[in-house]
Amino acid sequence: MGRFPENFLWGGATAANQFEGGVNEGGKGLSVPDVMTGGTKTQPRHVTDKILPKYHYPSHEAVDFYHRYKEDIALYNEMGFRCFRMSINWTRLFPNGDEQEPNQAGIDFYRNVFIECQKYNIQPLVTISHYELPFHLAKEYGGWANRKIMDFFLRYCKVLFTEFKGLVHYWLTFNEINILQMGAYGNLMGGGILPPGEDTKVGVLADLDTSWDNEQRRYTALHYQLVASAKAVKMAHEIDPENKVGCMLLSRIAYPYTCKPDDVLKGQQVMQTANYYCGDVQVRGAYPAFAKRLWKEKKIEIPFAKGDKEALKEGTVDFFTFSYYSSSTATDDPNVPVANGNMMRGPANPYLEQSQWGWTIDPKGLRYLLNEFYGRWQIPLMIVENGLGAEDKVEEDGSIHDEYRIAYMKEHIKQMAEAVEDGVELMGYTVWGCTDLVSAGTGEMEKRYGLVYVDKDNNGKGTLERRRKDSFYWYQKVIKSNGENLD
Ligand code: BGP
Repeated sequence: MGRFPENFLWGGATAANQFEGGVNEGGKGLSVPDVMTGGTKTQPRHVTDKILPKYHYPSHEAVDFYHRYKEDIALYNEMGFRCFRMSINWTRLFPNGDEQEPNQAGIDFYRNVFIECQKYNIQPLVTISHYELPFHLAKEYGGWANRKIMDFFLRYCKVLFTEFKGLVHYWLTFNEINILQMGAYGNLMGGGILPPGEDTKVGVLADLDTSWDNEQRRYTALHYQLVASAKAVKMAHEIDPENKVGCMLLSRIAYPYTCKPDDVLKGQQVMQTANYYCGDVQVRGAYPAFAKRLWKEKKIEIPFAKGDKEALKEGTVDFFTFSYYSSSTATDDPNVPVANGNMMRGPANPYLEQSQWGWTIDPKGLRYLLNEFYGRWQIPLMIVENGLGAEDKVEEDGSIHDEYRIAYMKEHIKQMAEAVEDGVELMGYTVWGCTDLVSAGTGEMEKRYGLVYVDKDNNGKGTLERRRKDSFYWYQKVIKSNGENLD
């Protein structure tokens, strides 16, 4: 046997609001990301309370998967994908989110996408909620901080599990559910909790505005999502026992900056809060022991309603998935320089290099995390996001030599193989943004993750034409050899 299991799910990952576009088509309603403007590495995004003509809203067209899904899926087939992670735009099915009946055009669109995947024997891995709460639910109900959203969400889930029965077997409930434990982006993307103003600056890299943040509200919203997720898992199994449902976390490493016991304890606390708080609820069906102290210190009351604890117990997941891009460190020393990372910042690690966006690059961290997670939960794991956001240059002959992306992926895949050798049960790997798409953090196009290039720039200009990068041909070989040939 080779390094990876025979049925290993190699593939790529996307999210509707960053990929699909078609904002005004097929009866779609507005989602929270549809009111988020474009930004860059240095220019923060804004969130507005309606569409303002002076701004560019990158999700509106994104890279037009809505019209080009056949071409995109054919390219995935050419690379040999066995799995395609995508998300459903809730507002295609329920434009406002609180309707009784779904919008047929939305169902038809996704059915066609799944039929296209089936044609090539590509398993769709479907995220039900990837930073895409209907804007109406955010504005009129206060987003996930309102318990009523749970019912709307479950109505939406029921449509998905019923309509796509037999076409989809792998589901993820919430993308990076633990983002709700973090400030501005947690509110917006995770919880659909909007700032009070008409035009508010947000950004992970600069000018992060957390003045409107309320931690109690975020933890309340997170509790509702955890309960909703558990109920969705149960429902998915009841509607089709073939369904496998996973959770999805933004993984966090916090290496102790020094071996000073204070740093070690701090690192442990960050790992507990960031990974195990949600992970334990979704895998083990109950909040972990340390949660009580966390709530006490943060002065947070979790609004348990009758039946919540039972629901959490009954809706544990079948597999655990996560995103992994970089690692950070933990220290009490305020003088340690800070590095950026996925939706967060943390003390930099002097042993690691950083990407153009200042995210540390740490392939061995992936092996470390896989061992941590498997050791704790002992259920199958899957890496559903990993990759390098970088600027790409198109040569005169149209080729794109992205050897930096190949190097990044190669080192991470090597560490996955080590983890499998360590005994970790790893189901698959989907590289993030397999086709260039809009960045979630900065709202720009030129932070590219794709193995397929899309001709579009930060101002929304371009032909949307797709081109194969060098990494496309490299990944094709990797998949063909089931991870044996990484050269
Ligand atoms: C994760 C999100 C993705 C994706 C990725 C990369 O947090 O789940 O949607 O965008 O991060 O981040 P960015 O787009 O900011 O580079």
